[in-house]
Amino acid sequence: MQVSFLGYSSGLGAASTGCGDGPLVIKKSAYISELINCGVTPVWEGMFQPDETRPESKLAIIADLCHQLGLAVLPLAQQNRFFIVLGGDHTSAIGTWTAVAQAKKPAGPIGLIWIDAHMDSHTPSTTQSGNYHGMPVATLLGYGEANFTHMFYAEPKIHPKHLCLIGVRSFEEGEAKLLRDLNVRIFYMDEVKKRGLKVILKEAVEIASRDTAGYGVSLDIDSIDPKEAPGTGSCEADGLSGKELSSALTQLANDSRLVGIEIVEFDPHYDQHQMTEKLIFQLITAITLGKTLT
Ligand SMILES: [Mn+2]
Repeated sequence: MQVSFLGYSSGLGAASTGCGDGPLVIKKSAYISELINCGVTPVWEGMFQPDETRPESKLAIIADLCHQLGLAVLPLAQQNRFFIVLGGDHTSAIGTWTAVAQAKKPAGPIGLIWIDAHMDSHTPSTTQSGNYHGMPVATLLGYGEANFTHMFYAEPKIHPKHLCLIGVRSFEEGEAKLLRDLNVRIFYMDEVKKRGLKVILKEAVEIASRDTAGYGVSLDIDSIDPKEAPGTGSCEADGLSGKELSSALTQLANDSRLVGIEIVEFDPHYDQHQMTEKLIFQLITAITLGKTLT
């Protein structure tokens, strides 16, 4: 099976910019040949890198890069060709899901499952760090910088009732208030531990697929426990088990409503013994083939 891969090779939206090298490392990884042996052949549709020599603001450069990514995702989503976006910092989500929303607009709204240690729901008025990778969820809901929220078209790209977050364990009040006011379902880490990821992901799919024309998954590597996935810039202890996550994701493998997936914030500079790199390939195999590998 051929699968479209897109690299978002930028860490401009993060405090720690090394994740910009994430997709470059994945593209030349030794695990690519194992993936091909398992039956998945990556077809690279683009590797998007920012031009940091440009005189524009960081905001303008990121918005332009997201737009480029979006233009590449758009035809794939229109033709129902499953894709995998590899980051890069989580601002990629602005380009990816804006394009999917645009592609599916004639058929209906889209749903999104956001797996992350954080809420990524800040706006410029609530953020303390000013980092744009803390804002993509708010952006997709229609809040924040117009450079982001007006991409492709001015309206919000996701309705709060079609969105849910899984694995959250670190957040600030401003972003939590936004999601609370909008009634977004959040499966905090406590609930995941209590009920198990398999059951939670099933409920998440119900939320994201009910009355939608398809849904996506945006997976931040920092959702996983740093003991298993140290290769990311914003580690938070007590995360998801990589094995449980791979196993849970197998239930999405043959779901035709799943438009694509994004795996972001992999920073090879923090990785240890290629643990995180290998885990990313396990996650890809789980979601494309429905198989967990050891
Ligand atoms: Mn994130």
